[in-house]
Amino acid sequence: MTQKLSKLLSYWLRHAPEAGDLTLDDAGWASVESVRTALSREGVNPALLEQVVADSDKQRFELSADSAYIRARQGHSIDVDLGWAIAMPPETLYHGTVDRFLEAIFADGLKPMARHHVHLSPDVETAARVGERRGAPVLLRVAAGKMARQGAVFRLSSNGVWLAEAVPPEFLARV
Ligand code: HQG
Repeated sequence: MTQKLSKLLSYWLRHAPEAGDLTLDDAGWASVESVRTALSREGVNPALLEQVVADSDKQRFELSADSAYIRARQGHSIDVDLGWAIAMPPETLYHGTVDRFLEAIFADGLKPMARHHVHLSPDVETAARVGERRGAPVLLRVAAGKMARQGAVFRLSSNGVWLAEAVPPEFLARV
């Protein structure tokens, strides 16, 4: 149940706030009250909201300090500025994908596709879980330190996902 609800919340908070009749501010926050109303409208018990936030395996959602606002920590397709700090990445980051994308990835590099950023993981286990969503995972090593030293900007979200604008192919290798 909470997994289904997590999908619905992700959809509203990352891609289509209007579908839940929600308004997001520039940093992606919606009022918890409006989300509760939207859940009720869908026939979902609004009390499940806190549970979904707490249960989310990847800490996908964030509540404001006063618990009055909620947002997705990343993964948006709509225009928001999440304000994650620029940070120096570790020397190596990982990206989990699947075989059928490899040719395009090694030709064009990693691109954000429908999202604002390329999402990178600090360890192979996390990257494998990301890749597994689409089939047998294939892991790529990203020379993040080298990229950063050449001027690429990396941001770190509060749930440990590294965000980059793109990763050119010369910084990629199969694990
Ligand atoms: C691939 C989930 C062809 C890329 C996860 C990926 C993550 C290319 C797919 C987060 C390409 C995009 C993000 C290129 C990249 N040509 N394919 N040039 N560049 N790709 O879902 O990284 O559950 O947008 O390899 O756990 O899979 O939503 O990105 O397979 O943290 O919270 O294009 O989403 O988190 O897919 O996943 P996505 P992702 P949540």
